[in-house]
Amino acid sequence: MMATSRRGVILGGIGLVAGASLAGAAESAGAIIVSTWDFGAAANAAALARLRAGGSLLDAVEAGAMVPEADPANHSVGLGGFPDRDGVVTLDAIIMDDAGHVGAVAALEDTVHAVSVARRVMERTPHTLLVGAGATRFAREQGFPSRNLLTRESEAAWREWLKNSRYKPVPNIENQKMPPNGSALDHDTIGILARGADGRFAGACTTSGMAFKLHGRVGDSPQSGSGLFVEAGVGAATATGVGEEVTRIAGTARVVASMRGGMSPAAACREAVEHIARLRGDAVKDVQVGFLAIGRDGSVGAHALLPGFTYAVTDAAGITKVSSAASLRV
Ligand code: SD4
Repeated sequence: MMATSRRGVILGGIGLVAGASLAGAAESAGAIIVSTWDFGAAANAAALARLRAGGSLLDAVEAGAMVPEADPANHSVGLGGFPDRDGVVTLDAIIMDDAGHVGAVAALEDTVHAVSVARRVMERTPHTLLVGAGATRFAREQGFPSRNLLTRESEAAWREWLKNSRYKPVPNIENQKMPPNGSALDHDTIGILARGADGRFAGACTTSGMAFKLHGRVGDSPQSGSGLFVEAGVGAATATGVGEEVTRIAGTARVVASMRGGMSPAAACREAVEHIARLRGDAVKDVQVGFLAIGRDGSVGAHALLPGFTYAVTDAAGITKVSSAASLRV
């Protein structure tokens, strides 16, 4: 059964960024930026501002992803992210354009802007993914300051969790301000996609992953074709939710492949969700996975396993709309 209700909240025109040049504004005409969850709205605004200031699509998605990374009140991304079960905050991030450039980090520690480290991997190394101690050392070498990401609030939530040490993903936790007391939080991520007026694409995805995960666990977010995939002339897709279910099917590669075959973004996202449900049956009964995609023509679609997945769409005029994705289950 499908729930197709849309929340359709217009957050209002973000308007022209003060000081943005007319040239910058013209470059962003026709651009569209989308991102996961309610907090995507603020990220989209930062991304559009960067485009209007003359930045590239990569600059835009990086600027957008940096917003929740720096927000200690967002317990899913960057600073203030919930730690793993050892009390260590570890971050996964990826950035990608449609010309084959991609960089990612996984299990990065002590660094607020994982997406920017991912970009350095892309631009300054011959590699696509650095992990763990190697990623953290690379961040230091690149001049990213060392910062303890565990805030007092996140540490308190972890200590509360330790009392039961029960891991049970809570669907749609991304849109909650604070965790239900003592419950195990699972995931929070921002995936952000941009389509330029010229029809080119870029995307980024950054997360602290599942809260209270095993140390060393890597989710879908930093893996090309799982948390993010971008292809010239076809479109871009990102994923959120329980990463294992996305990685299992190379979820965003699948969504983009479906769009390459002619499906709309909405149909492609739905097909991937249906595939997970078919494949996993009862194992994903209470599990949330959501896909969000932009097509070649700028059309946007999303689909989730469970209700509650929201996404933000910002057009070139700066109008942002937050919608609820359709879901397989009601
Ligand atoms: C993960 N997919 O690490 C990420 C978490 C997430 O919304 O998307 N949260 O599994």
